[in-house]
Order: sequence, then structure tokens, then C-alpha cells
Amino acid sequence: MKSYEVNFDGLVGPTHNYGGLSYGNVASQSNSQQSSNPKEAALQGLAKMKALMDMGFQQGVLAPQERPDVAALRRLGFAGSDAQVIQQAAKEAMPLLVASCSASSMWVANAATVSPSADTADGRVHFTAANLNCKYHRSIEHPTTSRVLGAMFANQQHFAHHAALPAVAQFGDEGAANHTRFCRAYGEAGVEFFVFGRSAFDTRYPAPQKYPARQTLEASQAVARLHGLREEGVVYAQQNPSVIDQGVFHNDVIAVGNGEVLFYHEDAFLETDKMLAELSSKLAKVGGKFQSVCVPRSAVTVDDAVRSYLFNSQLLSRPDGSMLLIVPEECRGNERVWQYLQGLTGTGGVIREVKVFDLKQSMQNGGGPACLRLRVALNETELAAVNPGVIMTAPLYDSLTQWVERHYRDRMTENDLADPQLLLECRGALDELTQILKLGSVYPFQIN
Ligand code: SUG
Repeated sequence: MKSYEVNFDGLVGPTHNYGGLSYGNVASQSNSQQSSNPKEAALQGLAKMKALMDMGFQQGVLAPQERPDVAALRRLGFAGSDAQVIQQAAKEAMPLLVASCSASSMWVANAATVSPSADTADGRVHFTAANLNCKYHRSIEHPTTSRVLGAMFANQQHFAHHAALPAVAQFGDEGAANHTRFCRAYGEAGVEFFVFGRSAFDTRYPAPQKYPARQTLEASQAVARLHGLREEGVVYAQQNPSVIDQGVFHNDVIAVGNGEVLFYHEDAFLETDKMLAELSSKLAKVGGKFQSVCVPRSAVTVDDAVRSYLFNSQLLSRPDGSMLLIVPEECRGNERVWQYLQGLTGTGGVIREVKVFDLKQSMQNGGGPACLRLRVALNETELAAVNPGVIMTAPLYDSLTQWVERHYRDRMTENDLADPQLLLECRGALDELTQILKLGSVYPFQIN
């Protein structure tokens, strides 16, 4: 049976702004308080989805969330009408209002961890929503994420959904940003690779000194258990704490994998040789031949990687077995990175082509091409069981761009977030969106 990797991209929500909310994420910190352009952000994301679809890849779309999250503000004690809640928060606790307005759900690599049916004990595709509990503005995403994923993958015969892990730092879980899967073919059993930043219960593991390690070993192990993965089909590795301290807040900022290939920076992991040997032997047991492409620090520094987002790229398989790398424009702007990429594609290795996309609006908050997509490997039967409303087509692309043009503002600052009119605009837009994507009622304002 045919199988595919389907990339579901997060549609940027109408409140996209630069809130400076993510300590440890260099771009988020350095662009704090700048004015953003939500319309441009959403159109940049849609252009990437359309381009991948036009190249013949399976492409889907994941809906944004209701923001401002008035219900979250009420849980923090703000009261009265919706407009009063927003006005009171703006007056007394602007950082909380900004957090409740974040469009951060666009980075759907953090929405969930997904295990394809060929890897799981019950033969279903498993999803665990990520609790994202390292940052308040992201910790409020998972209830709606679960409802949206449930509406997209509604068939219980093929899809199993797990609620987010307990919302404490010891089970900090950032979803697919710290998870990669290696396989010979998407429909065959593979090796799932979980990368953690620290252990919450075992003090023998080192931890970063400056910035938080968002993913714990115990969270990764819990997800592997929930999904019914075999021990032989799982490899755990620790991120190098010193790269976390240099701004690598997720593993997908320093490594990306696809098929039988891992593309990574020399400094990305601890005990790299042991990890590569385990990946290689476990993949061999399911018939695969592991290949690694290491980028040496002498060619590209960790700082270059953080600034250019070289590794936050999408590594995609082409029909002839070669691979294509989708990188952000910032890679072209970095001389060393661009030179490295020219060499990489010119040497006859597996990565043959690089395509560049302008995703500046998202990049300025630390979100590159890979952050914007959730990968779901599906066989033909499972793909047919996905809600067809969320699969990208030329007409859907047209409807979504028109929808963005109609509803989105082209400039957003903190003052705009305090405007209660914005809430009404967003709800109106999202109500229409759930009809376009045929999701039913998934937002708090639709179900309460
Ligand atoms: O969680 N930025 C996101 C970026 C997530 C990138 N995702 C992956 N690497 N997979 C984060 O730090 C910034 C929001 C602000 O500052 O307004 C933010 O949440």
C-alpha cells in the first residue's frame, strides 16, 4: 500500500505579534515589541503550503486558535464582560494580555507528537498533544489543539488521541519539535528518535545553566509508552546543554531527520557516536540503512545555526529517492551557511536541492519552516480517513488567501491587542474558518 508523509502547516492566526514571550528563544527576545504584520505572516505561510502542494507533496492545514483567550484571562481572575476582561487586563497586567493574544499555535511542530500506525502496538496513528508548559502563553494551547486534531483525525479505527501529559515542568513536553522518525518507507516500521533537554527525576544527567530545557526525558518516555512503541523502535538522546544555552530551545533548531537520513550539527547532542550507532543498528533491524550528515562547527557555528535556522528546515523525499531541503531566506543571508549549502547539494550526496522561502514574520519569533509543520505519516487508507476539509487543494488555497485578505490586519502593536474590537474580529474570522475547513465547533466561543 502507498504511504506518505503529510505536512500539516499551522495557519498563522489574526493576532500574530511580537510579545517577547519566549526566554531562551533569541529571535523572540530580540524582536520584542516590534510591530508585526499578521496578514503578511499568514500569506507567507500559505505560500509555502501552496508551493509544496504544487511540487507534488501531500499538504494539509491546521487551524489557529481563539485569541485573545478570554477564558484564560478569567481563570487568572479578570472578570466582567469579555470587553471588560480585556480592558482590565490591559490596564493591570499587560504581559498577561499579550500572552493571551499570542498566535504561537502556528508553530504546530509543537502541537503534538505523532507516531504512525506501523510503529504502534494497536496499529493506529497515535497523537499526544504537547503540554508546552515551559511558557504560559504556550501552555494554554493544548485543549484547543486536542479538539482541532480530533476534528481533523476523527476516525477512531485509525486514529488514537491522548491528552497532554500532566502540566508540570517534570513532564515538560514540546511535541514533534523534539521527535524525529527514521524509516525505509513511511508505511513501514521505523525508529522513533526522542531528544530531551534534561531529566526531571535522575540527577546524573547534566542540564543547561542559563536557558530552560523545555523537554524532559520522562515526558518523552511517557509519550513512547502511550503510543505503544516497541523498545527496539525507540532511541533517546540528550541535547547538548551548552547549545540550549546558546539559544537552541528545541532540537529542531539544530537537527532534522527524514527517511533514513539525519542532518545535524556537530554540537547538537551528547554522546553522539553512541547515539548514531544505536540509530543505525535499530534502523537496520527494520531493514533500513541509516545515514548521517554532520555539519561541522568549523563550517557553521551554533550561532550561525541559531540565526539562520539552517536546521529548522524541511527535509523532503522526492520520487527518485533524493531529498530536497526547504530553508528560510535567512540561510541565504548568512554567508557561511549559504556556502555550506552550495557545497552540500553539489557533492552528489542525498540532499540534492535547496529551496528558499520568505517566512520572515514567523522567523522573527523564532519559527522557521520546520516549526510551522506537523508531520503525519499515513498510508492510503488512513489518508482517506482524514477530514478532507483540511487537505490543501488549489481551491482551498484560494479560499484561505481570500479569507486572510478579508479578515486580517496588516499591522499589530500592543495597543491593538488591548482593543476589544479585535476579539470580535477574530471570532468572526474563526467562525468562518471552521466552516471552510469543515471542523465543526472547536473553539471555546463556539462550544460554551
Ligand atoms: O515556543 N515562539 C515559539 C517558537 C516555536 C518554534 N518551534 C519550533 N522550534 N518547533 C516558542 O518559543 C514567541 C512568541 C512571542 O514572543 O511573541 C514564541 O512563542
